[in-house]
Amino acid sequence: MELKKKSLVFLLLNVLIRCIASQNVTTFYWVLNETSYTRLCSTKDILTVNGEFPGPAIYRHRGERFNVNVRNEGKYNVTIHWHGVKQPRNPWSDGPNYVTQCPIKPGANFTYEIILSDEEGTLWWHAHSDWSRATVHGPLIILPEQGKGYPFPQPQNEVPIVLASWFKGDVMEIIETALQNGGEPNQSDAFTINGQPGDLYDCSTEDTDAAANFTVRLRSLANEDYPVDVPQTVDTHMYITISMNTLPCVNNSCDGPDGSRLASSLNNISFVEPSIDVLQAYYKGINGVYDTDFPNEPPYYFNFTGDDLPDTLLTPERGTKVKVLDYNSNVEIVFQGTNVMNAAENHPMHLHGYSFYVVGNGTGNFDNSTDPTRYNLVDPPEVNTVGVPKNGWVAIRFRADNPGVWFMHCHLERHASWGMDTVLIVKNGTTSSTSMLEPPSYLNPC
Ligand SMILES: [Cu+2]
Repeated sequence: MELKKKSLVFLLLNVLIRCIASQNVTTFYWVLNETSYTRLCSTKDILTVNGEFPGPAIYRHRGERFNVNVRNEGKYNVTIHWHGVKQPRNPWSDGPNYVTQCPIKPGANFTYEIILSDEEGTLWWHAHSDWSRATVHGPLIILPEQGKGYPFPQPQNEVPIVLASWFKGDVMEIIETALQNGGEPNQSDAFTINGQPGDLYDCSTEDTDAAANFTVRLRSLANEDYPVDVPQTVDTHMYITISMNTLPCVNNSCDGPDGSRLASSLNNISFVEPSIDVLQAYYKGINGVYDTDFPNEPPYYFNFTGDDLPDTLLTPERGTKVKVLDYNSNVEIVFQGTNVMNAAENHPMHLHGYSFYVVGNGTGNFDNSTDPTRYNLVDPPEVNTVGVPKNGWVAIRFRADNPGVWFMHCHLERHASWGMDTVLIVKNGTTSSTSMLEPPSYLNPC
């Protein structure tokens, strides 16, 4: 009886503490629903946040916490990701479906707890389930700490500009059909600026070279207020090839080349979404959901960026393979673009839970004896996404100081859907303050 009383008091105390803690935290209430929009002379229902396309802008200050309660009144499963927010020790609210959470089903809801740390500037949030990101996204603007200024003259005015694509068809149907038939999904019909169609032109005219030439010239401020902390030594080296592939299809009846099914891979592993999320399986020690043998290097070495590579390189292995990293280890990843299928292009690789330093890049195949001597370990740019140059490579470094389960993938939606993804599991440190937070009280079932 006494014990029961004690545990009841403890429970009440716990609830009280949580209530007090949550009183200071702003909660946004978002309803996801299908709303009718007219663009390019045709009207259709699109999934929106509170009826808005693009979605609402969130303004916060550096270091704040906030909650977003997402109620799904749409017809598809959905999750939301806070792109570029590190979420220290808190993978539970990171968003990618089947990686850190089961999706929010129609009629269900989930409260994301967003923990800002040293992020400052304009990030964004977007859906992270199938292709709902096409219409469910918006800016996340992180102002300097209260009372502090920018590292540049205060602008007179600031206007968020959201660039996106408009599909005349239903985006979820487009990807579903493409994945079923194994072919290319329909291209978008227009680019949009703050939700309105801009110029109409073919996506293949995107000038990624100009973008790459611009971004390689970026540097960190590397001053007292904005210090850099680039790992000077490396504990774990990874060399990851990025390829377009094909998978065999029964009776060669798919829409890919020669009746195959289009696929893509990292180190020849085409990622397969598990049936429950990796985080839950990791936390609860559930076996059989993922394997920990994502390789540190590609299985075969060949002239990755050569023309007309042999067909034997076309077929990847399929699996839910993750890479496990020790807490606080220094990690270097060299992403190597390949020309398998003569399908080289610029892949924007995005890592959740971290920002990382881009210490080097180049064209052709990475040379591990000469290229590292030209790394910038003084003031490299710090980003959460990096474009791997077409038929080139890029080297990144970070300290694995954020324990959790973190998705790493190409940010081109169709490549991610085809398997150009993997997961980094960063182990807990030795203390509770260097370990993952406890899960929130409610987790959506798969
Ligand atoms: Cu890609």
